[in-house]
Amino acid sequence: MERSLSMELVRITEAAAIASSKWMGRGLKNEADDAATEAMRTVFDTIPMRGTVVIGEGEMDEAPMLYIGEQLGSGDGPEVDVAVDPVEGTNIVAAGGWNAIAVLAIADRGNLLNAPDMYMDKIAVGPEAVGKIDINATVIDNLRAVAKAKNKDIEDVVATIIDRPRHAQIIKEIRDAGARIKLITDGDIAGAINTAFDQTGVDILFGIGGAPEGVISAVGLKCLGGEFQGKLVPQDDEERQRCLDMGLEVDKVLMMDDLVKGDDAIFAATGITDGELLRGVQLKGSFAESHTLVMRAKSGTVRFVEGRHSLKKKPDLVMKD
Ligand code: VTB
Repeated sequence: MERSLSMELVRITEAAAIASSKWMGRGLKNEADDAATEAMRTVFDTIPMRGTVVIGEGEMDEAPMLYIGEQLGSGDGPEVDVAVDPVEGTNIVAAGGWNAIAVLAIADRGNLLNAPDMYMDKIAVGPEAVGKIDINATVIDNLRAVAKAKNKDIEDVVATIIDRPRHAQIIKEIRDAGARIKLITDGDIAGAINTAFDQTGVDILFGIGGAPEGVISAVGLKCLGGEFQGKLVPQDDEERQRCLDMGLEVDKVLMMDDLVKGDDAIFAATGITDGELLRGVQLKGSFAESHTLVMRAKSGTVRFVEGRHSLKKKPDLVMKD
């Protein structure tokens, strides 16, 4: 993959975030998602790559663009797998809440797991706790392992988890263990990435979210030298069959290398609304400000990019020439 693709990807998530931010707090999650998807799709056409969407907005018959199998890019350049989530946290944008991001990941062709659209149980940590967690171990054992790896007491450990009834038991176990919790309304990609950054105050992510987002989270943590493990959680026989058709045993622990193969991948995320790690888009009349995290697994480079975009010169967020 070309190193320069990193900066190109920033342009894509910036455009998606700015487009979506115009819908912040307006209670219209589909409009927020459509605006980001369209902006993302438009900028993709200008990028020198031959991309195939492996994680996108849905199957070809359900999504008008960024559907699974769609070819992206200007038609020359490296062949890559593309995973997109134009708005990770549509409810967050609709409510003007925390931590909505426009996010995408790419890897060499064939290297991203084509995760089915179903639930995945997840656990994620930053670099200090690599090799110490196990999704099949108890919650308290994982919390103890993270506390030890980070040289702190279990009371100082902060777990993050999406606030859902299905997580009542895990939340109880975390509390019984004496650890603290940051409940999030949505957006477990940001939750997973946050575990690798000290300033977020989050040490470990637990809980069930979407499998496609698990693959994107795994790319992010691979770039950061952290760890992500997932297990598909089919909800019915049809989903169970889909796992088998993909050659995935349902109880198999998907390690980071199963989710994203090889040592190279690029991850980019731009804040739509404010979060612990990324500021949201600021609309200032004639210009917009953006805040983006972009990183590459092969080099381990992590960059934060602040953008200032002229809405006069680039009203559609993309220069056509
Ligand atoms: C959401 C969303 C997550 O999974 O929770 C979703 O916020 C699935 O959970 O970020 P629900 O069906 O309970 O809403 C994610 O999209 C991704 O993992």
